[in-house]
Amino acid sequence: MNNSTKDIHLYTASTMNGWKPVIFLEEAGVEYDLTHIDFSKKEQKDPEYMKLNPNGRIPTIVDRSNDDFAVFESGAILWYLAEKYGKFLPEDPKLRSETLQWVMFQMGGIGPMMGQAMYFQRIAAKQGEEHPFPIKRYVDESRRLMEVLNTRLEGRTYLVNDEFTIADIAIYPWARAYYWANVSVEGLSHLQEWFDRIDAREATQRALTIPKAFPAFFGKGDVVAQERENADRFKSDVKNIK
Ligand SMILES: N[C@@H](CCC(=O)N[C@@H](CS)C(=O)NCC(=O)O)C(=O)O
Repeated sequence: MNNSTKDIHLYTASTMNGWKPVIFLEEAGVEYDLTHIDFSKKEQKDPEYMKLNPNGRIPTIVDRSNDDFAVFESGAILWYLAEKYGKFLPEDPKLRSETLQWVMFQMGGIGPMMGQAMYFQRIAAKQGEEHPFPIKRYVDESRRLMEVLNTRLEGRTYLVNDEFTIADIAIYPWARAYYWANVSVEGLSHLQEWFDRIDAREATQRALTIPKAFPAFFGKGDVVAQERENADRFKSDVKNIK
């Protein structure tokens, strides 16, 4: 399934995790080949694809210049790309560790919590599965994580060393989609200023349209239609438990 000609072949879709490597590659000005994985066709579970990503999810990269080395898990992909291209990762060991800490904070905290807040409200509830208790748990925990970010960003332009790093790349698509998770960022002025700063980065904003834009995640465009489209991608989840 790898017919690429550039070093990096990216398999992804328009989701918060899916956009992370796109943001890196667009910000770094690296050319890459792209395959859009279609969830409605369950392409992420295709046995050929799962040879690259045993988790059957997106994103995945294959580095043709490194014996077709495959990398899955979006945090590990960002780390791989940062090391390969020498970008968005400080040289200093302490700053590298700080960057990794914030990437892990996203991978272990923001992603799972906001992901479930989104899933229960935007997918399960739309398929007739209404569960207020887990929704409250995930929304409250996500708000707490937004407060942690806000505290970190006080007096800083970016999360680590006032430079744009893979920590910002990992966290931005998730935190910026607070609307989709119904998580309030009210009163979190440092976080909002950081949003403004990254909202103004042309390459990052271009990345959020690749493979396609999904403005509803950010409270824009036809939210109702996109919510339906998003829920339909996971129609079989609900059928499976009935
Ligand atoms: N920890 C993984 C999570 C990957 C993940 O959950 N990807 C979602 C999209 S954001 C996916 O592929 N969903 C399709 C599915 O659940 O089958 C990573 O960060 O790469």
